[in-house]
Amino acid sequence: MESTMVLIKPDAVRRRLIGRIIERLEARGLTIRAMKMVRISRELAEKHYAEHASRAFYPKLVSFMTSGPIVAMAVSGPAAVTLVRKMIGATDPTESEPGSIRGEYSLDVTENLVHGSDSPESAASELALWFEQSDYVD
Ligand code: D4T
Repeated sequence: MESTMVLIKPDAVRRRLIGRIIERLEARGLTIRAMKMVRISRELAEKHYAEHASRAFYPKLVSFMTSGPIVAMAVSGPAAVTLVRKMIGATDPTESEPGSIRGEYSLDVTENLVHGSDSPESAASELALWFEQSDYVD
């Protein structure tokens, strides 16, 4: 069993898509192990996206991620990292497949509704940033 970090981003919360996104994850058979709704600090947004600190879009990304509440989740299941990334869809809106969350509900590269960890290693470090281990480990 693998765990991954999922964030329902501020645009999805504003657009009242929380329920639809969680419904898809659960319908697929994934388990929500921990969940909280939070308005995050600039510091946490910067740490979460630290790998992109040198990119031109980073300031806009950090402002967006701090623009409203986020729903943070630890999600587990077999190959959860890969499964969730496929369910979310590609970052580039012209590449996100119809049927994926982004492919159904987003046109924008920044306001793209959901984050999912891109590897088991990222999942472990992101989960440690957002949750206590006792929140999501039996
Ligand atoms: P996250 O990390 O949010 O799940 O998104 P992705 O894994 O799909 O995309 P990413 O790591 O390449 O980018 C992180 C984050 O930055 C935003 N972004 C990205 C942006 O605002 N402008 C851009 O040009 C790119 C490439 C979107 C997601």
